Amino acid sequence: MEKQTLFYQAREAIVNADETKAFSMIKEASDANIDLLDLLLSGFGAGNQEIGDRFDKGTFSLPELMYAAEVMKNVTNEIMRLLNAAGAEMPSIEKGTVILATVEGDIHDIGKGIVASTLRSAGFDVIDLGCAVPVQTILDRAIEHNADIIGTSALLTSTLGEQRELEKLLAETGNKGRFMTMVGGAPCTPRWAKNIGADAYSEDAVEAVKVALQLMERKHRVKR
Ligand code: B1M
Repeated sequence: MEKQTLFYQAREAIVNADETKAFSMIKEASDANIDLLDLLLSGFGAGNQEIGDRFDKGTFSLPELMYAAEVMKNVTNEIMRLLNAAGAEMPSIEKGTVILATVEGDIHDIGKGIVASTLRSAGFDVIDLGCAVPVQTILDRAIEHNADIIGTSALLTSTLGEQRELEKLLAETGNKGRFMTMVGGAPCTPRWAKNIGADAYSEDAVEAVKVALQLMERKHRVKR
């Protein structure tokens, strides 16, 4: 099957919440040596974008959105499992411990899951706290694991403020310099990151690796 046809069918599999079809697309792409990350972002990702747009226009109900999102999540996990397995023997570039969480009030975790996978593939130890995590829990876990970086994801404009709350809590508890912070998620911008005093912003899961490596470099420079 042509790559573009396969990507189109992957998109349709998400829109139709057809998990069997979606998993057969992964197998087909894998057999044809098509880049699975490309399939995830350009194929399944296009379907994910489409369901969001339809939900936005009111032509997709919330249960439809939830079914489709569940398929997208399972597909993402499967592709990340395959990619991590393939990269398991690769030497790690740089190590650091990253605490990752979607902020309180927010259950969107597909993008954060991808960020967790790309960071792990690059050699970071990632402790993924899941979604809807209160800032105090994020800080407690960061202290417990002696983390280097705290990364938070927010997908709702109404939950974006939690990233600011984390910065406030870090400052109030004297932990501002101890952990580097990275923020991301669709409504998040570089300006927002600067505004709240976060150490870094990253646009997507690929950039997150680059940014995390830069933060580690910065951290080591400060230590010396
Ligand atoms: Co929701 N939702 N949703 N949703 N949902 C959005 C975000 C929305 C834009 C849809 C819309 O209206 N068009 C809208 C938010 C509007 C806003 O506030 N601006 C919305 C809404 C309103 C809601 C509900 C309130 C709906 C309702 O109940 N009425 C509700 C909220 C529930 C809650 O959280 N309390 C809700 C629920 C859901 C589902 C449960 C059905 C499902 C989530 C399932 C899940 O995640 N397990 C869902 C989904 C799937 C979406 C859309 C369609 C897709 C989100 C997604 O997975 N994107 C979304 C519309 C859209 O984006 N088109 C929408 C794909 C993912 C790979 O991208 O998450 O952006 P993204 O992650 C990227 C980057 O942002 C970045 O890297 C990732 C990979 O490259 N990134 C980071 C993310 N985190 C990062 C952290 C980093 C660095 C980079 O460092 C730490």
